[in-house]
Amino acid sequence: MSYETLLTEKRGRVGLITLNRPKALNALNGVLIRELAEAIETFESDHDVGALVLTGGTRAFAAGADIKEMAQKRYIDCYLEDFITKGWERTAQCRKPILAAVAGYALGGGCEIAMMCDFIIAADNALFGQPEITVGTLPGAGGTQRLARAVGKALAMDLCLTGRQITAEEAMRAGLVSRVVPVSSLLEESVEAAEKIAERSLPIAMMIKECINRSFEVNLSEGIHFERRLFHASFATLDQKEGMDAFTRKRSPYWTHS
Ligand code: DAK
Repeated sequence: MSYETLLTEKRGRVGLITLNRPKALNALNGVLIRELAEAIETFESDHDVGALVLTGGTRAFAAGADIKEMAQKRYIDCYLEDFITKGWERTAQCRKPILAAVAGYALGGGCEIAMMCDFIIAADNALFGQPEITVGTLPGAGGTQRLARAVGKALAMDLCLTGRQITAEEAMRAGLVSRVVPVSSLLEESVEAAEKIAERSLPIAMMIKECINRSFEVNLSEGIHFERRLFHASFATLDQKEGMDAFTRKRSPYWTHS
């Protein structure tokens, strides 16, 4: 597939999606969001892909939704067209593990798309923020919700109300990102992490992802119940039989993703 605003490639069992509007710091316009949804769809239906990596450039992961595209919209246009809604949640709906490899700016919608991924690996030059208040609006793709869940009320309020940016190190301390790596090795380390996931059992990885995501939607006892059901279900997979047999016989497992 060739895209106007993205580059895609497969590296082993990893599907790599690179946001590619460098002149606009990967500002997320309608075409990009539509193409991103298509690329995720393609990798999701590819049986040879076990995990996805979403990345940008070294200067910007994405500096937000395209301000120039939305500047002149009126309320009635936004409401009637359900403006920038379609496609925006596709990253969060990806059933396969997807991780964000973030270098440079991850602002506004850029930070929101990164937070829709399962985890974020940040380059040491990454900057995160929700600066919508500085352009007269507020986060619209989960910034007030996912950020508050990730870093807590105090920092979420601070970032959304002041519009300030935080560094990768601050993001790491706050729990927004799982690792910080040198910008020069961001892609390599992120693909390596994704490959580690992708080489194991896909249905089991999907179940783990589903369980953790469920914890954000339900109370603890419901979440534990859901986890228990999927834990039991894992015993219906061939991969569970293979994994435990391989352990017992002191050999490497051969996962069939079934
Ligand atoms: N939109 C459009 N163009 C952008 C852009 C953006 N968000 N960010 C940067 N650019 C463009 C600049 O206009 C410039 O283009 P030219 O002027 O060269 O044509 C080029 O990228 C380089 O940017 P700068 O010249 O500004 O570069 P600097 O290094 O000086 O500054 C910066 C970098 C990232 C600090 C600055 O560009 C900046 O402040 N950018 C805007 C950041 C921002 O405010 N982001 C939040 C946007 S609002 C929703 C979904 C999502 C959203 C809402 C609803 N729904 C599903 C309902 C999201 C909203 C937002 O993200």
